[in-house]
Amino acid sequence: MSKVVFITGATSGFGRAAARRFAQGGWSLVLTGRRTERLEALRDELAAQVPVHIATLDVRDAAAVQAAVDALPADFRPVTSLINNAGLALAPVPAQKVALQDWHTMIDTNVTGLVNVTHALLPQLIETGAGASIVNLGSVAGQWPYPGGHVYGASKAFVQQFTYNLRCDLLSTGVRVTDIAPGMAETEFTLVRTKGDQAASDKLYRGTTPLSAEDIAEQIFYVATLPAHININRLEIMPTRQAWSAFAVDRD
Ligand code: NDP
Ligand code: 8X3
Repeated sequence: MSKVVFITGATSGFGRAAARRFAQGGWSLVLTGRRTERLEALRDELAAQVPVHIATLDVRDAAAVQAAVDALPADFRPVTSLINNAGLALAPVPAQKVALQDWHTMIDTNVTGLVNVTHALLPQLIETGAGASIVNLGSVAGQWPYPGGHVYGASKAFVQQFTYNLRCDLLSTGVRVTDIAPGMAETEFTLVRTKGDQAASDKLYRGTTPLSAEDIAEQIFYVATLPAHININRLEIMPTRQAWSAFAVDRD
């Protein structure tokens, strides 16, 4: 029987690239996101290769998440791997200048959304047992602070600790859990973070070599297809041309 991957945020960036990578590997795909037309386009692209089920889904809506999981066709259950990828950063400005709603949107998506989907799929993942996996998209921002990171980084720190705590509770189930923590990767991420400022997005990636969506998709696929007895707890990945910087000091 074909393995089934359930991907959140499959309409762009890492999620879309992961859909293509798992299709190459012969997995059945459950593709979700809010933009239906993009899901339909991806289904049309990949349906000749593998079975594809799409569901328009806002991960912030717990009832809608549960309904989408309950409505999975028989051929797409139990799910083998959950890729908790939907997420976003907003407001790359100092905390004291951020609109409260932007903080709520990040928490609702990156934290509440991620736990909504995890909770709904845990029974199926446990049913799958050995070889099942949850791959959570964290970030270097979850471990390393930087100006303008405020709630985004904090939400990704949640992702890391939730990953580790899930490992403890799922120990005897065979279900693996991984936090993949990428650094700078060129997707629509910065366009979203700047609320549509294409010039700012282009500027961030210009003159360097960021990670690509395909680079991260390859790591997601790698983690999910390791032998069943291997669990990668956390995988932090930066472009070679990115590193940490010195502490900032306030001076008179
Ligand atoms: P993109 O903006 O390209 O993709 C984000 C995806 O998340 C989209 O498919 C979007 O779909 C989906 N999404 C956002 N909000 C919701 C929601 N409420 N419900 C359902 N889906 C949602 O960004 P990336 O591919 O770069 O980001 C993917 C993940 O990787 C995120 O969690 C991000 O924080 C993380 N990450 C990104 C890095 C980067 O530098 N790019 C580095 C480290 C981590 P739609 O709008 O159709 O709903
Ligand atoms: C996104 C990567 O460096 O903007 O998670 O925090 S970074």
